[in-house]
Amino acid sequence: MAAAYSVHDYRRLAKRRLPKMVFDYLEGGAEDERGLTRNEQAFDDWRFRPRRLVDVSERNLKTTLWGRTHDLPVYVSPTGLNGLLRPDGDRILARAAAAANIPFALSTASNGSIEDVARACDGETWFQLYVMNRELADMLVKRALDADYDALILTVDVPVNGYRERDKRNGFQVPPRRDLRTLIDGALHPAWSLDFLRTGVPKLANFETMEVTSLEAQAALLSRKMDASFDWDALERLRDQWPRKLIVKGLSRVEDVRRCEALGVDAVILSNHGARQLDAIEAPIRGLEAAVADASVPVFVDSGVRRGADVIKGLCLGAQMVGLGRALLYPLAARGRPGVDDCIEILKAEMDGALALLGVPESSGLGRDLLTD
Ligand code: FMN
Repeated sequence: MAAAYSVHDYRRLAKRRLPKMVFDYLEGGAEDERGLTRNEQAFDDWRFRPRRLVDVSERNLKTTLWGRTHDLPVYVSPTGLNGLLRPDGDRILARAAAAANIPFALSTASNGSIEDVARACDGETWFQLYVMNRELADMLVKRALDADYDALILTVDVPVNGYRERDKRNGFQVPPRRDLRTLIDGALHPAWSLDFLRTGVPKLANFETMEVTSLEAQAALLSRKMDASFDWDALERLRDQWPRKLIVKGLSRVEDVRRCEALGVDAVILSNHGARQLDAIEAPIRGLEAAVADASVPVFVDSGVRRGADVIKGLCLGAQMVGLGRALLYPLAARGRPGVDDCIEILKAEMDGALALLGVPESSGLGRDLLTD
């Protein structure tokens, strides 16, 4: 078994194991995919200026959010179709997150249902909401409430689907097309194909049991046909509907962060959806400092995190937590649960090493002075 020492190693292993069509779904961005490179580059553009001669023999990466302490300042970002990367992908990620004592976010487009995933893990769980239509959204919100999710994430950067050319070229769909190209792609990746044959096509589990509009909803979700009329008034209604923590994901602008705060939103996520929506979009890490200044709620950031040092840079710029998307999907696809556990350990070791090398024993002591651009 090939050794993996980094997220990048897991990416290579995932690429080897997954059919091209599935890897492209995981990896792909919108249009020319410049945003993908820009997201990673934006982390790279910040460089450290360490403090020296500090006692760093004991280090602490824990963070407390809403009265609960998490072992690391990261959470698992919501991602759809995890079951296509690895059978039972959602539960694997949720359990790995619980074991690492970090929050896990379940996507609306999950292959494990809201209820199953909640039952499967005893960690902090967040449910991510896509609004295809209001009636359906009400039902999902009620189910997440009944299943005791700690927070609801409303994703606001998908009024329409991003133009992902890889998926279009590949004719990507679920269930996959039964054509020669798909068959050859599957035959060239036998380990994945055997899993797929054994467990069958992963279902959009949240819609399996819904009688109303179930088929329509599944079709809408797969083609990401959202309710593009969802606006600030709708957010206000959602705030009234959801009594627990409400997080808004996909913001880029300081004014939008402030408006969320004014509406009683509990946290915001600066994100460009891993460059899967708009290609020519600013990397969220670049807007972080301005968003955090005077913020009255925790600000999280994602998009392009591939190293523990990226997480540390996010914290230096004021993020309370940093979201891991592809960084954990690669090990999920490559090795399942052992891969995810290992990759979390790798990222933890990288974060811990960065604290030591920066001369900062407590992650709460990270600050803007440690970075230069
Ligand atoms: N964000 C959502 O809010 N809901 C989703 O269902 C969702 N599905 C995703 C599926 C894939 C394969 C990927 C890569 C991302 C998805 N995202 C989704 C965006 C992630 O939550 C996160 O914002 C993004 O992955 C961060 O970028 P990075 O993976 O480059 O770090």
